[in-house]
Amino acid sequence: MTSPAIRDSTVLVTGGAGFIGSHLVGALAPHNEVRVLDNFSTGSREYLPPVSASVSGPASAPTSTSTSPSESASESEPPATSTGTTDSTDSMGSTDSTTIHDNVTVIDGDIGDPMALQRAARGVDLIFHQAALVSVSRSVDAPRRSNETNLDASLLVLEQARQEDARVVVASSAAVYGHPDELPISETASTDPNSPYGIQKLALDQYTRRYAELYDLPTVALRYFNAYGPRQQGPYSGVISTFLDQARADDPITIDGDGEQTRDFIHVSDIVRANLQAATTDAVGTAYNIGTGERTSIRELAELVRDAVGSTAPIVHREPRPGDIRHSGADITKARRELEFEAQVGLESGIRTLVQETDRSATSSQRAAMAAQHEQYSQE
Ligand code: UD2
Repeated sequence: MTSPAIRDSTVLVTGGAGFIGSHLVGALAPHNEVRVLDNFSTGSREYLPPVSASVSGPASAPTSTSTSPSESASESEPPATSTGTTDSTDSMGSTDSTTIHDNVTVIDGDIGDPMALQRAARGVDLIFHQAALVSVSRSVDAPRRSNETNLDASLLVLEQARQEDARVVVASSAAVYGHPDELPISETASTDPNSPYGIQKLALDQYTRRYAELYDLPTVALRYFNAYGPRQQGPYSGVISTFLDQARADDPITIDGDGEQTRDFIHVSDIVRANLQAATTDAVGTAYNIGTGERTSIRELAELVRDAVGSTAPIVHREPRPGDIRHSGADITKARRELEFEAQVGLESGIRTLVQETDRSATSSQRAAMAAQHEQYSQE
């Protein structure tokens, strides 16, 4: 399946400097005017497309319009180095955004800041809402704080889309299902989230669908299963990135519980494709599972990662994680039929390329991999 081309559009990506958002920006930038609204709590300017020769200049300090509380240091990336030039006036008449690429304007701000959001969304045709506080455990520790971003501020994004009459594609999550009562999980399965994060995503997912009906806005919610790929890092980054770091360091690979629990791992490039499909489909006002339809046990995963790295790290078992979901796997029938989306990257090859692409110690190799990826996206 080839993704439909989105061209000559003005597009806002919230969380556009983060793991999934930045890959989406890379896919959109060659043919569209892209706005990135990100508070850089976990994202990085290094993830954004490189400056082309005509606009590149000396590095400048990022400017901030964020007024909301910043994330805890433990969840933050190291301070980002801006590779762009600060505009004195940009296309939005603002003085505090930064052009990083000919077609990409970064607004350093929070989705919960109505002024920043308004400025970022002015005149857009399409919004990909990727910004979120993704840590399930943090949502358990601080439900109100995570609700502020994942629901309250997300509702501002939907309202802004309504204001601009823009299509909106929202990042929902398999977390809406909680402990599933069927496998594979179809979109009609019962939704009974077992964390504040899941509750917030479910409410957002419902709002997203209802906005189509109530306000005649083309909206789509994408329920991501377990995402992985380059640029997924940090303390809440997911089991594949954790196992990869452990295997590389020849540290013990830590399985929670017996390792027989299963997940549906989907590569970020497939998630990008799903978003692009959602941006053009006529089948709006609904939610789609975005997974591969394949389940892999955590034990199997540990071995796959260890083999791909060529590591001799031991595999050890810890106490099971409280509340851990035993099995999760997407029924992909609806996405295949209505969204015309099917994942293309198998887990084994996804992990193999991830190992090749990510040399986290060297920024230059990160950049080279990114450049190759942008090249690949722009050819699609
Ligand atoms: C994922 C998403 C979460 C939500 C949820 C929906 C990530 C990071 N989290 O949670 O946002 O959408 O799915 O159901 O994608 N594990 C180990 N050892 C480790 C780390 C993890 O064994 O060092 C296990 C863990 O106990 C779990 C599995 O790996 O059984 C996956 O854990 P995860 O944190 O990557 O993702 P999950 O499924 O809890």
